[in-house]
Amino acid sequence: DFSKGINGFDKVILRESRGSSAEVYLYGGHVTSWKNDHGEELLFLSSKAAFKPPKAIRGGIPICFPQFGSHGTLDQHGFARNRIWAVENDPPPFPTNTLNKAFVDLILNPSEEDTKIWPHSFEFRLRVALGPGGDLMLTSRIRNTNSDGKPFSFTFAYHTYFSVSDISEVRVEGLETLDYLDNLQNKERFTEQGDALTFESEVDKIYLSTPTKIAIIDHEKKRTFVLRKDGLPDAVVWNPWDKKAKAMADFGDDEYKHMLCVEAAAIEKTITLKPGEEWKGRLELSAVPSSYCSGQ
Ligand code: TA6
Repeated sequence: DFSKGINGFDKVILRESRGSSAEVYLYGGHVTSWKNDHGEELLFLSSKAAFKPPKAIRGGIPICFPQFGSHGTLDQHGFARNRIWAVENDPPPFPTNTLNKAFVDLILNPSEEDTKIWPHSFEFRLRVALGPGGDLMLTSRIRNTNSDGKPFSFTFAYHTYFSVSDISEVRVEGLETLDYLDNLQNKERFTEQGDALTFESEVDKIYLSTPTKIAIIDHEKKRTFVLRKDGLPDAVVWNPWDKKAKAMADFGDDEYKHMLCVEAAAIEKTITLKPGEEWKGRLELSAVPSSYCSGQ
């Protein structure tokens, strides 16, 4: 359904037959909520998130495009998360043909402003869908629609904030022994140790050539998030911890204890599209009882 969210921002609510739900704001094409069929919130959204352009919403699943990170002329993580997206085939004021579906198709086309800072034309289609078991699926299709024959290159991430009961009781499986660039050490390259990741201080690492499946285990809740990805070879793991948390106006001082970002991304190798070519990047999230998943 369509409704007015925080600060009157338009949002789409997706419902699935067994009761799971998701919410996506047209601002940023930004998923801000994903609930299981018990109504439990699975994504972290800061209580201090500012729903005010040009600030991106703090939490949920920010879309980082056409750039991950902060280098060159673009804002940190690009501009897709700071723009108002449109509902495909549903120009406002939202008619009803998207109601009661478990998916919505959003579309972002560059504005004049955007083309000034990133001189390319593209079509970015984002499908947000709830699967029958309550899985959350995001599919991005980005097409180069340049009429001047020019290719363009970009980097990308689904900057997912998972809600966890206690960061010191969380393990991540699937990234052990991989190489990573450490954002806290001038992006120098290191190799991860041999067992599951645990967390006791700030972490900001870009893992390279990662598997299609990563598990985030919340010990206290006996819940495992399974992150599956396609077209996204890298994975960023981020927790600001206490000092950085205090320095962020749109993030509560203690909130670092209840979140972990594990971000399906394409960073190390930029993606290049010739005019007419399309790139597809898929993310599928599920939340299962840990007894089922640990070690698999
Ligand atoms: O994904 C990790 C990261 O690049 C961190 O370096 C930190 O900056 C985080 O993203 C949040 O960035 P944001 O621009 O959303 O505040």
